[in-house]
Amino acid sequence: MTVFKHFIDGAFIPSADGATLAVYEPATGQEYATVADGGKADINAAVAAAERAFPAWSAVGADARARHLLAIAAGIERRATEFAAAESRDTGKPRALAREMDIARAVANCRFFASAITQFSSEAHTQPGYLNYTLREPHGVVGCISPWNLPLLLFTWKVAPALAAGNCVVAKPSELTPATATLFAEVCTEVGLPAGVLNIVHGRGPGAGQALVEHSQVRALSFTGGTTTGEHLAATAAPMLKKLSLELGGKNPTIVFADCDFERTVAESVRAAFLNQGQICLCGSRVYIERSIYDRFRDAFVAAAKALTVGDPDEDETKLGALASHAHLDKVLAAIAAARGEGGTVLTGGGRVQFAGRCADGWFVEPTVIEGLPADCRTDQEEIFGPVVTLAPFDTEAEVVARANGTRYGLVASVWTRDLDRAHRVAAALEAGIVWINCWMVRDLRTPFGGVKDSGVGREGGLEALRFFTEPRNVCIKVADG
Ligand code: TXE
Repeated sequence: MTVFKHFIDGAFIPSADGATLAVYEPATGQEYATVADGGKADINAAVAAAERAFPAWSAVGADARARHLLAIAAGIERRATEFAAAESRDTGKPRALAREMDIARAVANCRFFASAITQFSSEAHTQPGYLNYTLREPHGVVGCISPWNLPLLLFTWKVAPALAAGNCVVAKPSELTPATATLFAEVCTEVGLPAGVLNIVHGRGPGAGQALVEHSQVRALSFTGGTTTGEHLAATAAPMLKKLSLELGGKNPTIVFADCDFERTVAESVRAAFLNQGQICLCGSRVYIERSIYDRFRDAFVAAAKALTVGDPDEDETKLGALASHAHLDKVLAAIAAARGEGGTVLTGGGRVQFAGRCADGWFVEPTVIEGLPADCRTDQEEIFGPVVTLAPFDTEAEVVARANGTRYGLVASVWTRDLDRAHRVAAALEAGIVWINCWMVRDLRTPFGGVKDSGVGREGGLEALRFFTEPRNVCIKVADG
């Protein structure tokens, strides 16, 4: 059986106390590996290694760090098939999706920040008799905590800018999906990343995760995960005055006006609802449709959802794979039951999918479309994070904006209309960190990424990430008259 170990000071090692956890393949429901279950001693060792590596890594210069990241990107690309298979096995997502989205983006993240750091600059300000300039220096040791839905994509989205900026990293991937972070560590070894620059401690949130957050030498923490975990993390880190970036949950609206490009909007709003089994914080899980096209749009949406093939992630035709864990399967099924209890009508889906053969015990849920819920329903308030979407009609622009904004979350929104004035107006009125007009999940890595309200604190992406992972220090010089 495969064993995933910590990567500390350049070596693959078990937990100090020997603890391990089982790792399951969601498509089969079977244990296929074990992972080291880290704790305080492992975090302490990883932080100590990072501290030792920091002086040399921060001094080596942006060009050299960029070259390391480019070599890592090439190393992942060389082993892309292996990475995609590992990501698919660990998460339950279709292998083709893992290859096209997760692994391709992980490569792009490393390349992007390799390039971005060479373009990163700071400000200078002059006033009569004085010159101010700003130094942008790495923090030292930083922590990166990532979730299970897009394991390598989100791991590299944090680790690449942190390393590019000259920090040394202790990363804690999700205990559910340790595989690709471990392969990433192998690539780091292959390309000669100095020992201690990147350390990976596996294990549970309350164990390894909590120890990382509490460690006094970890000056900044970048976290992506659930809002409740984010709140807990902030409560621990705030009294220690750590710098925090939190990318949390979403309950994102898709707003469809009658003048939209009908076919494209149906196709893209279905994709937005169900990509990665609905387990992306950017998924559009509440679709509001202008009443004049409601019936036609609903029927087309349901037909497209029914046409999505749920199946073995290894098969090429599979569009939806399994959910990430048994606990998550139970959570999603309970949310569907709750929606029924609130008066919702399930138009398609609504249950677990059972297969014969290899995937007989897999954690599959049908793409589920629900309508007829009251405006103040819990189903439209709480993140389900599965293949479950609600449809509702609206009459006016003001009404739909109010409904779209009526949750604690504010991550993203998508708006479908050909009316340019309305597109700008609605985009400005929506409480969301990102608004997509006539598209969804188009990611230019230079743009600021993050949410408002309970969807998070801070921004990632582009120079925002490099700013987060550096400390600005101002130097003021008296320039004497000649
Ligand atoms: O994630 P957690 P969970 C949402 C989604 C999901 C819900 C719960 O709605 O159903 O969150 O998911 C680590 N100190 N999202 O509970 O716990 C944990 O080990 C330090 C949205 O599985 O947030 C993992 O590495 N770390 C989301 C990481 O936090 C801790 C992606 C994320 O896990 C910790 C995933 C602690 N005390 C879930 N407790 C998104 N925004 O994309 C846990 N962790």
